[in-house]
Amino acid sequence: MPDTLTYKILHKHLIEGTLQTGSEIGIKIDQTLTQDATGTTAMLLFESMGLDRVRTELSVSYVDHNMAQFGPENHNDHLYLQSITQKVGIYHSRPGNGICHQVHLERFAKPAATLIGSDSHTPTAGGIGALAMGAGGLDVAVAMGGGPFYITAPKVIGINLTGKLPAWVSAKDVILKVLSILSTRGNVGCVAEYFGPGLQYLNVPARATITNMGAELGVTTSVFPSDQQTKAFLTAQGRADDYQPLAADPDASYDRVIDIDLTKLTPLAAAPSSPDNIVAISELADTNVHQVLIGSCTNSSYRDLMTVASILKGRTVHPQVELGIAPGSRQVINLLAANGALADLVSSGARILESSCGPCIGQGQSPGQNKVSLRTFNRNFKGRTGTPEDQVYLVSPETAAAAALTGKITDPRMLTGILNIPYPQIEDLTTVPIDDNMIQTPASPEDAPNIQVVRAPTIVTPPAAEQPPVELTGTVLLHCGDKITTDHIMPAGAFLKLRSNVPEYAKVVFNCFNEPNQPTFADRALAAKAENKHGIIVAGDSYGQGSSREHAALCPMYLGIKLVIAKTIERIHCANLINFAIVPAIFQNPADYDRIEQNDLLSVPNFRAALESSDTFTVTNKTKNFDFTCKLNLSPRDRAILLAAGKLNYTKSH
Ligand code: MIC
Ligand code: SF4
Repeated sequence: MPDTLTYKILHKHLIEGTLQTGSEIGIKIDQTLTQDATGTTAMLLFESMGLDRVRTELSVSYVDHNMAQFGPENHNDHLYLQSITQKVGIYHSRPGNGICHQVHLERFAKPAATLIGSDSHTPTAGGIGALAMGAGGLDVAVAMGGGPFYITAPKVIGINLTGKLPAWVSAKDVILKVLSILSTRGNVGCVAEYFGPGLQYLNVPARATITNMGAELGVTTSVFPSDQQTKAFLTAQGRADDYQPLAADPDASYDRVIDIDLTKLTPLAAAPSSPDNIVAISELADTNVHQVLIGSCTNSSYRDLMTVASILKGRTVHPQVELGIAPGSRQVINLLAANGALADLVSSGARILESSCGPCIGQGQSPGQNKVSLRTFNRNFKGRTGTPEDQVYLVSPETAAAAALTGKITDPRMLTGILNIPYPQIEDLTTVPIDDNMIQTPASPEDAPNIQVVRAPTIVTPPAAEQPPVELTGTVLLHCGDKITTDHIMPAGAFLKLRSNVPEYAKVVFNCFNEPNQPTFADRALAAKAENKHGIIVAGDSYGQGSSREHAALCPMYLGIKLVIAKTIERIHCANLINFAIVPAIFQNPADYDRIEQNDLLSVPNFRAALESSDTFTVTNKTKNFDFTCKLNLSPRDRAILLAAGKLNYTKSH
């Protein structure tokens, strides 16, 4: 049977199950990546599994998120990661070396390989033809130990690209177009696979921008074929040996095909405050802009920053605008420094930020209240910047640079007319100077026992999960709406440094819903727990969108949450809930959602029995005196994990 590219890679990595759309499969993972904000927990969990060495072909740890170092926590985490990785056989990219996805693309990602990462933008490596997926830290820890990774054999959405992008329109506009078609909801269990004659004009960094922000679709991953563009990129990185051609069979059939004529695309933006709130730049023209930020794992490649530097060269940033630029990797900064583009950026008034996630995860550069911020990033969830009243538009580097000069949202195609700026055609480099001196090689198995792991007191072993109760009696601690992201559940920004201390971090669960001078969500949860009541969360559609942070399950677990009932739950978050023994349930009749309120007392007499063998269970709302039904979309393995009190216990016993 003719295969899609996705299924070709899956076939080669299948360990358990049958490759039939919708059924659970276990696949072999070749590579893993972790970053510091999720990686510290992932490493602690790996240690709890009692293994002394990773069993993947390659595992890499990156430090790129927690870089601000207010207080000792971040540095303590860095030192722990540097030492534990050396001991257990993991390469370690030190702070300053760049953003995990950009560096992984440059130095490690390979066509046809499987990769999982404890970060939702791991699909960036799909730009090079890897099947790369985001996962919770515990799933990554299990894969590092050689265990399979479980997914639903996906539906494949084919995205047929024809034509060639016009001047001033770039990869970001392609993925924004895809988001306008598919939105951020309803794509769970799908892979977006790109094909068509338009591919030949998209280089690997452009493809990686598209697969990176594919995470916002909620798909399992996005993937491009491996072709002459891939070969050229790998050759420039001194990795020609990693190249292999890879494409879908010519007559492969897709579950759905979307046609996009690149020639017809125009500059787009994701308006506040969702990545799928897509508007044409021309419709936003003349909106005042106060901040422009360029970088993140979406748009910080050599090509992107060279484009920006060429636009800004010899000009000055508009007096009303603050411009910040965070190059994606040390390789990119070095290239810009060597060819003079860095000086052009500095001379224009750009503030050069270090090569890290920085403002993308609310580590600085919070905008003023209601001030428009244009960012080349991938997420504009409300408040993610650190300013609750933020107004973030996600745009291409071309559009960002245009606004930096004019102080208004400006269609970059106008730049030639109004400022006499020709479209910068950036040629791909055929070779780049390679310098991996900031990537620490792990100690040999012989030397590993001598490595001392540095463990500061701010690093606290994550609490253990408990078995689901036989009978559940619990309080609805929160009744929240649609599209609740993991940023709502577990804020990052100023609280990011608490990642390696669950009891402390748990204090800010659902912080955005806390009212001044009222008990917080955590206070209410702990009070219910003290009265022997279980905690329940009720939510609308797409609960747990966004990041892979397992703290969005781990911290609620610590607060006594046993059950989430939602209209739908996103893939990575759903797996994280199961991993920490919180039961993810779905309303059989979505209208029941409206009949429940915060503080209602719910009861499920045969809770544990349902987990053992039933696809549904009945909940009694004791406060409002009615019954409703919930569905359990669980595989046999999911059930076993829940009943074993979470994945760590399950894995230890297997
Ligand atoms: C994000 O973009 O939200 C993050 C920060 O990279 C997260 C990971 C985390 O919360 O540490 C992600 O996307 O998975
Ligand atoms: Fe870092 Fe932002 Fe990319 Fe997440 S989305 S990995 S915070 S740059």
